[in-house]
Amino acid sequence: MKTEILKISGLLIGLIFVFSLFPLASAAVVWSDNFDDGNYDDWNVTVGDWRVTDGILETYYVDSYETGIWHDSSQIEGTWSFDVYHGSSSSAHESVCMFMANGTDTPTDYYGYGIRFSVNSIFLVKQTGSFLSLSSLAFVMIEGLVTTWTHIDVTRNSAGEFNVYFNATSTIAEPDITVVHTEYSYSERFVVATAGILLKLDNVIVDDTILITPPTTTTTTTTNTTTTTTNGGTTPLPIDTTLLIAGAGVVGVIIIAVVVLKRR
Ligand SMILES: [Ca+2]
Ligand SMILES: [Ca+2]
Repeated sequence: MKTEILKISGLLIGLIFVFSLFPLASAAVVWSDNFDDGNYDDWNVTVGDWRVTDGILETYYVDSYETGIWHDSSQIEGTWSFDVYHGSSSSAHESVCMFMANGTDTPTDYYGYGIRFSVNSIFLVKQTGSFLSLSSLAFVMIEGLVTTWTHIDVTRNSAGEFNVYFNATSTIAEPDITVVHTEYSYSERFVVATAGILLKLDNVIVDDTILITPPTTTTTTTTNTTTTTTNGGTTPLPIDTTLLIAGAGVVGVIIIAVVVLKRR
């Protein structure tokens, strides 16, 4: 009986240890949607026609030139990642993904920050109300934006520094846009809006951690005054650390269980 109590107590302590670590793993992603369940149940349409086809959210034309849709999102620091596809070569198309947006009494008007796409440019914008009231904070010209998928990563830290990456494949990618802007530090929604173009959206992930760290450039001066520049920024994704810790927890349980069993 005493052995059984010891055994159960040992396992319980081990399990408590492991489960105390898992909030670290699950707290990172605040919300996400890859539409692979075939619906957009957590989204709210403000204008136009939307549907999910083959695990992708897309607009389709019925009679509305404009489309708009939003998801609850209050994150103001961390990483916003998503894939967008623009399916038209119209020279007048506009679309915007507002990753930090505050609603107004007018359903299509927002205040906040977003990524705006035109035919050959991607902008980090500040929106002040109307869809047409966009101020460019920075932009880059980009080739082949239409009829191809573009992966966007936006990071924002507590000082209001935005880093925007297009088609980044590495955790130490050079940001395409770096801007510090602190006018808005509040968010209610993640909004996608278009005018005159068919848009597809997939793999939206909002994480409370900055997952992409720009390379840090350090200058080292040696005794003969030669200056060398090295790239750092090898910080691994937090999930790696968390998994290691969780793994250590599992090992802890096994060790405790072995010790308990040996004491029988
Ligand atoms: Ca869904
Ligand atoms: Ca998908």
